[in-house]
Amino acid sequence: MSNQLRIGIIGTGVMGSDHAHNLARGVRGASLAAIADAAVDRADALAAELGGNIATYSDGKEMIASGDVDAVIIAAPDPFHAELTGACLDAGLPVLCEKPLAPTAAEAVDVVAKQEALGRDLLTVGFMRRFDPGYRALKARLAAGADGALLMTHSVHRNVEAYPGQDSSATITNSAVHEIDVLPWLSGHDIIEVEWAAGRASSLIAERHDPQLLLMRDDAGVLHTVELQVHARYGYDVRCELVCETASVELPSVPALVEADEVIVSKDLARSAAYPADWRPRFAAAYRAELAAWVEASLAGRLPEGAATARDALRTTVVAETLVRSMNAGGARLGVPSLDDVMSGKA
Ligand code: ISE
Repeated sequence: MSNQLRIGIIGTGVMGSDHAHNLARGVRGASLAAIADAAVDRADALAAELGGNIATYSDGKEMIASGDVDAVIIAAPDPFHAELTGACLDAGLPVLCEKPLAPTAAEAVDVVAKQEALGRDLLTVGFMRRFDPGYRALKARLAAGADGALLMTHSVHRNVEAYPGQDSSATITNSAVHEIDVLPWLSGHDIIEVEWAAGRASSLIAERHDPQLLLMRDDAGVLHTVELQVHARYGYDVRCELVCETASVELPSVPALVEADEVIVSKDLARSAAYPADWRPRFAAAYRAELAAWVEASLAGRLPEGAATARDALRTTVVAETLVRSMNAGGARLGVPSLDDVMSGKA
């Protein structure tokens, strides 16, 4: 591989175009060489908007096989992730697959098996919160140990508006997967037991139960609560509190900090706070850092340090799937199968 990585992006939705714009703004060692989307007019429009020499394809697999690209970002809809990732592995190309690796464990297992049979690591999964300065500061603080043991965590994850046409399980497999990934990454402990709960549902969204409450216990006994509200209307709001023996440690709770030119005004007995409309401004620094780390690592023939690997992503999908089973069983408390059992087909 040369010292310039020619990147192809599959999917021109919210994340595909966000990655494309980030590449077009400049990432050291990388150029955007191709864009694929089944709606090729959208790929053409994005390529024209960004300018330069960008090939377009209506078929992601054709782009993977074209020889035009050295590495691929997959930002197609979730059900296509596993198949397209498998095609990149078959072609020997480094791949950054947007989360989740797959909505179901069965699909994810096949990709992990393929990755492990290859003998070299090519797959990174885009759980970008691992690159967020706030979550990194939480992890560093926890590792320093000055606050005593971690006892509980409380997370909140709210979106302004639900994606249309998805059901309650997508709240878990598409949204909660971020917490399911990042909480074990923070604590260093696997989630071994889960329970789903819900109370009164919003009348503003018919197709899924909103909000939902997820309870997860890890192998150190730490209990994690995660509240998901995907149709919260007021703003994109992500919170995380670590309850330790001698301190509570939180992400900055006011996301106005995400835009450098925003301020919070306390005046006339009131306090203003601006919320982002979605995750792109909130996690802009994380997406840029993730992309830069992935490009640098791919050029060096390795995986980016600290990013989610194939096994990490499989574990997340297995926990998410167990939560969906709990939901379908009316909130049963369920053990999470081990990865070995999942990989060997025993679970
Ligand atoms: C979306 O797909 C994302 O990945 C966002 O980061 C997350 O906050 C949102 O809930 C998902 O729907």
